[in-house]
Amino acid sequence: MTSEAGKSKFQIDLRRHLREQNIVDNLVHLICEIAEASKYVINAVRTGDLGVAGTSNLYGEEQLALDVLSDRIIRKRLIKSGVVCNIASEEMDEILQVTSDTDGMYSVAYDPLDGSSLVDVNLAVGTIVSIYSGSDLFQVGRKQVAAMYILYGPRVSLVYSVGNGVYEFTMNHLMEFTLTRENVTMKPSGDIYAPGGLRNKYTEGNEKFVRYLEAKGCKLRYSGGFVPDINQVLMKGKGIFMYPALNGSPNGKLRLLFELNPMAYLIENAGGAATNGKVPILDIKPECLDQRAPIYIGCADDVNKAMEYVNNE
Ligand code: FDP
Repeated sequence: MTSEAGKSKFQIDLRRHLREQNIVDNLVHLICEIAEASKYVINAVRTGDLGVAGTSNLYGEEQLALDVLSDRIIRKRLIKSGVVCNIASEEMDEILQVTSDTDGMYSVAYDPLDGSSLVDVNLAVGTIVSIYSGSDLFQVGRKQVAAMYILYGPRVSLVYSVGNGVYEFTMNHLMEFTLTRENVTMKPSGDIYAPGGLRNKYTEGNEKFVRYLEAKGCKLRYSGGFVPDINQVLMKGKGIFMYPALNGSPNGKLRLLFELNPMAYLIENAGGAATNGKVPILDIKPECLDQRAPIYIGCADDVNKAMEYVNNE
């Protein structure tokens, strides 16, 4: 199998690929169920009303905002999967217990439609998913047994890892996910930077780090959507995304359970790094569902450089 899209004679679909990776049946089933759910999410994103909650459709029924609808689509699928015991969603205030039976079961934290404010200007958005074995969702991110995202862009792609390489699948004309890249790998350093947050709220160390990147000739490539911005860094294998501590927001904006842990798991599995400026994201013990942290994520050398700057301000 070549790693270049479109060059293989036979398409390998997601389920077949997962089976060939010797992943346990329940996890294969879970990943495939999430992939199925994403087909309904992309359908809603492409054809649904644009996020205006409280308005009604042709039949006088209330329309749901796309993030709420996406949440329901995924949650329903997880509940019906038969292999999930606990669910946490960025859209829910509390953990939902599906069953107290934890044997061979998984717990899932997900952000159903990250970047939903970008849908009405037709920019790319995505679903982010973090999977743990058993019922505990407050484990360090390093304990994830799988992480994945689905990117809804001009094409729909699904990127996952179970700790054994990072793989990309792309949705074909039959809405099947077929393998397009295997063993995605990050270079040690890169020339792309995606800086989140208002720059006039950056601390001195962060401002100096950005100036260092600019002096190095890095290109600014920031869409404002976490999934496409991370996907760019990961698939190009180079660059850094940051959403740092800001003056007035010492923990930045992005959430550990729903956004940072799954992305850190994928980037680390591709040979990159992710830190909050002091410790690896994957070593932070979560204390609450909506815990936030600053993040520097991407090529290992660039992430280390960021740490030097923010720790010497
Ligand atoms: P959004 O608020 O549009 O849903 O976590 C959500 C997120 O987007 C990320 O996708 C994105 O990286 C970040 O917030 C951008 O936030 P700001 O534009 O508020 O800086």
